[in-house]
Amino acid sequence: MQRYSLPHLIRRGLRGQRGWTRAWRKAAPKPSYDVVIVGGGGHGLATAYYLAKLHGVRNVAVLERGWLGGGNVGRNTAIVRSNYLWDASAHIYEFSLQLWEGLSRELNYNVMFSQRGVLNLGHSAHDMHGLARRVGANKLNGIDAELLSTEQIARLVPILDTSAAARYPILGGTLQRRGGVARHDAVAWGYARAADALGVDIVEGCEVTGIRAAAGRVAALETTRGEIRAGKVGLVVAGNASVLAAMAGLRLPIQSHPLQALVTEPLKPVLDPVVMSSAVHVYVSQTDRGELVLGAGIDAPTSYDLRGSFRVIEHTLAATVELFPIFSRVRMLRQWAGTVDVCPDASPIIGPTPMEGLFVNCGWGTGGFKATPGSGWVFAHTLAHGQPHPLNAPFGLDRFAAGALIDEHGAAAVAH
Ligand code: FAD
Ligand code: PYC
Repeated sequence: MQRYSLPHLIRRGLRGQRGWTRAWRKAAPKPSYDVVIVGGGGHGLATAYYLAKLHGVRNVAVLERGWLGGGNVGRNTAIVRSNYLWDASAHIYEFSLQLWEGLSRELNYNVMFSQRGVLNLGHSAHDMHGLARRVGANKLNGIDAELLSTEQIARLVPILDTSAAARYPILGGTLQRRGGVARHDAVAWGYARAADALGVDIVEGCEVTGIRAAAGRVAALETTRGEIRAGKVGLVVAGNASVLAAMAGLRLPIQSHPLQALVTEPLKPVLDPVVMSSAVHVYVSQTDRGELVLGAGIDAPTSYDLRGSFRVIEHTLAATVELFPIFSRVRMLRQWAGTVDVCPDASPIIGPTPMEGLFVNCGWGTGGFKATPGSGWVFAHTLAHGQPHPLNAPFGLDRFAAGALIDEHGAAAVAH
């Protein structure tokens, strides 16, 4: 990887942006690869990077139908935390959080991981019971978690309406101090650059339109840039997982929904931690540029629409003002949606499929950004060995037949 000295960078900066090398090559697809990853989002790129780096599998392509980072990795609200309830989830998300803590150094790329804390609010005795249970479970798994009183929350975030007069009064909450936010695009770009440097072909503008099998195992992909043969294929296409799986004759237990986010005009710094309330259905963080990033629950109808409904926008803004009356006159700048792939238990599917050589990594729903490094790590292991890593073994497709569901609706923190 190229490294530049400071004087060199200053000289280049003053000269303008001539002579910069591309962060990753514009690769054309080869006729055949050992492994093809479908989907150039965060999870697909991280998988390719760890395949090449940790397993020496370098004859790898990442096929992306649009532009790199144009999917959910570039559309999400960038919240990173590991405070999930069940052991299997706690282990994989905590592993991922530990990777986040060293990711900028690992990739030699600043992913701007900012551990400003994630605060989850409780508004009823039922909420508080669930939050206390989760704090206990997190501590047993070595995850930092604190149960806060209303007074502690008022000191931490003075602009929250912590009065008893609020429609849904804040009765307490949980804080994960090691949680926070990262720069989502930088995560895609950093993994892409590092994977490319290890020889991975990143092929943009290449849509997979069919999956061909021979003698029961995956043989090739039909794409808009011709047929590509593959020893193994990993489908990592988030909201489009069921569409791709159907090409192999598989029906996944996944529903795709729009999930919206909104951004305001920039303000002076007023909000330090990320604040989430799954009862009032909103979460808010402030970016380094000062904008507030807001989000809500999913749009209930299944759809691939990238706008979402106005009803959810209205609800999100009403909930924001209810929690933070000080924001009532802030102007909104923009809004968008991404397509999220939701499993019945709000947990992902990472593992083999009934078609030999075909693997899926999907179902991260509203919460996969935080899992990007860990998901890539374990999926690379799964592809390289043909067997799940211990961390993703509980997340196989077989759990839906065995009834071994991992219900994380509470920890998902976004209503589905
Ligand atoms: P993507 O970036 O969507 O990658 C999948 C790629 O597959 C896409 O680029 C797509 O173009 C490509 N593709 C699809 N079909 C094909 C095809 N046929 N051929 C080739 N390529 C194809 N998670 C969190 O942890 N924290 C959050 O704060 C958070 N907030 C969110 C807010 C919003 C508004 C949304 C929409 C999601 C949020 N998420 C969050 C969820 C998170 O974004 C996703 O779970 C995660 O990004 C999905 O993995 P990915 O990055 O690989 O997906
Ligand atoms: O998983 O923390 C999360 C999250 C926040 C917003 C969307 N997903």
